[in-house]
Amino acid sequence: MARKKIALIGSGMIGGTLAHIAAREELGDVVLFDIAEGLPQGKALDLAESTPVYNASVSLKGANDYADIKGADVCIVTAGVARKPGMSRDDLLGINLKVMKAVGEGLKANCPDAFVICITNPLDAMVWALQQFSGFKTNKVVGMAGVLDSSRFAYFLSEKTGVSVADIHAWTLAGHGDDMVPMVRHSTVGGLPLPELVKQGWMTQADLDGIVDRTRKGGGEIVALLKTGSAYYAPAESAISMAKAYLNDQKRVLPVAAWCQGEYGLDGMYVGVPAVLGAGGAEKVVEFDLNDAERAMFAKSVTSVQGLIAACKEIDGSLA
Ligand code: A3D
Repeated sequence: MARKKIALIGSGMIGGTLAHIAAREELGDVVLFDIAEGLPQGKALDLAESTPVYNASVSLKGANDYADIKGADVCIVTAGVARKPGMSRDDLLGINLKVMKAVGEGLKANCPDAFVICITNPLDAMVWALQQFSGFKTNKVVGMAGVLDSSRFAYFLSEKTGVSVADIHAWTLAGHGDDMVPMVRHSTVGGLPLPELVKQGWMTQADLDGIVDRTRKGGGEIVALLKTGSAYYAPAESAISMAKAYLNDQKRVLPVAAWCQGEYGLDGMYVGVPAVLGAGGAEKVVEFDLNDAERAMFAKSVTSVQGLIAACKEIDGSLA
């Protein structure tokens, strides 16, 4: 069987980290694409020169021409601009929408059967735009945000309780903004739902509220520390877990920006929900039962995403 081909559209901080992990894990041959000349070639060569050290039998190539991603099985899109301190994800909309148009056309012309994972912010609107511009089936285009946000949530819970991250299942739903919805009732530490942990004295309600708030603002915390850009290690690991679920038909249930048509009462839009990821892409949306408070938070976040989609349509008239 021929090796899989992984195309990374955008070779900046996340793109380079994705290439590193994909090579180390031998997910397939990697093409790093970027509009910046030399950047993808330099990163690809540096990484290729590391493969003899850990015996990875994969090739890495840098490219400025979409023809080089021809036939890719998986495309992970990070092309565009990242946040700087003081910026919200939504401030990136205008510039990154134009990037999604170019990327969508490049994917359509070169790898129409690929599974596409979008990471570019503002995530829920950009994954929608990318699907529109590429014309790919909605199950083959997803957004990465929930795996990262849930991983941050799980890490903070592990730090507080001292329990291994391996025994924590944390979930965040809805849009990838500060109004995301960490699912307190559905997240568990050692099988115990979080409200039960509070009852048993593992943490106070104030501790739990603080963790929820820190999770919501987790991206901004990293931006404020780095000062030059946004998070890249955890985002890259998160997208790789999604790529592996597709490539190995793992049928993992992961929180991703998936197309909802009917699920969660939505009428055709991308938003963060748990979905089964396998060889069919996003194969099925998993519906959590939401109580009134959770439904209200979910609806608020959905309204923000709808506002961003309306803004995209205003900027680019070709988006119906
Ligand atoms: P950065 O290191 O700036 O890399 C972006 C790369 O995109 C640069 O190398 C650019 O040259 C390249 N680029 C710009 N325009 C194009 C184009 N038209 N075609 C191809 N390449 C282009 O950013 P990064 O890697 O840190 O972040 C990438 C994106 O991910 C940003 O939009 C971030 O906001 C976003 N991000 C999302 C999350 C989520 O959880 C959703 C987390 C962290 C970052």
